[in-house]
Amino acid sequence: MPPISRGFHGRRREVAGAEGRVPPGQYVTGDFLVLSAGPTPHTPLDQWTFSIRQGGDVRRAWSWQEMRALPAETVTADIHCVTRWSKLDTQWEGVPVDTLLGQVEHDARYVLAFCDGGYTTNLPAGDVTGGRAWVAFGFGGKPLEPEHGGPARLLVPHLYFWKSAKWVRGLELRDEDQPGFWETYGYHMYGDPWKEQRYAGD
Ligand SMILES: Nc1nc2c(c(=O)[nH]1)N[C@H]1C(S)=C(S)[C@@H](COP(=O)(O)O)O[C@H]1N2
Ligand SMILES: [Mo]
Repeated sequence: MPPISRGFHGRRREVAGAEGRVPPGQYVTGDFLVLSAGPTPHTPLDQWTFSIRQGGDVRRAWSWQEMRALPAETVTADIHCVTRWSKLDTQWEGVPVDTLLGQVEHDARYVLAFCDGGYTTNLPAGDVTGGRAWVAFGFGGKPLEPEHGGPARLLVPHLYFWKSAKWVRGLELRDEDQPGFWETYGYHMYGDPWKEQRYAGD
């Protein structure tokens, strides 16, 4: 099998150790690009909450202080944007979503992440549990920059990065899979980068 870097040129860098880690149709970049559908919101931390909602009720909510008092993990992950850049070995700090959903008794099959600014994205509940998703507030050993979703964003590295909702403020528990912001515009409901699930029908 030829090295995956063959044929890449320009800023599509060859990266040692990238073999087998870059999904089809992606190139590796060292940059951390900013992709936002709107302006960067700036919610003061004393007004920030993270809530689990269901059917119009708030099932559980954490203040910023309460969130930061929960045990956090350091996560190293490769991230894959649907616009075809991948960034390897990104380092995050965050609270596992398992810890949060573990405090709410439910049998919902889906979640819809909601954010300051109105962005939403949908995920199966099983994809934000099992140690595969975090509410991340640190990046590269520093507080997460506002442009990248600070104070806190969802981190779901095994799906295309649009599922990693910036400025996340909570999860809505749902029985049905309701499309979020980009999904309404034709992006894939699930978004597995290894299956190139970029658009509906992929
Ligand atoms: N709230 C919110 N979250 C978002 C987005 C957005 O526009 N608003 N863009 C998504 C997309 S398409 C991508 S690729 C990543 C980009 O994250 P970054 O700007 O930190 O690179 O955030 C995702 N999360
Ligand atoms: Mo994206």
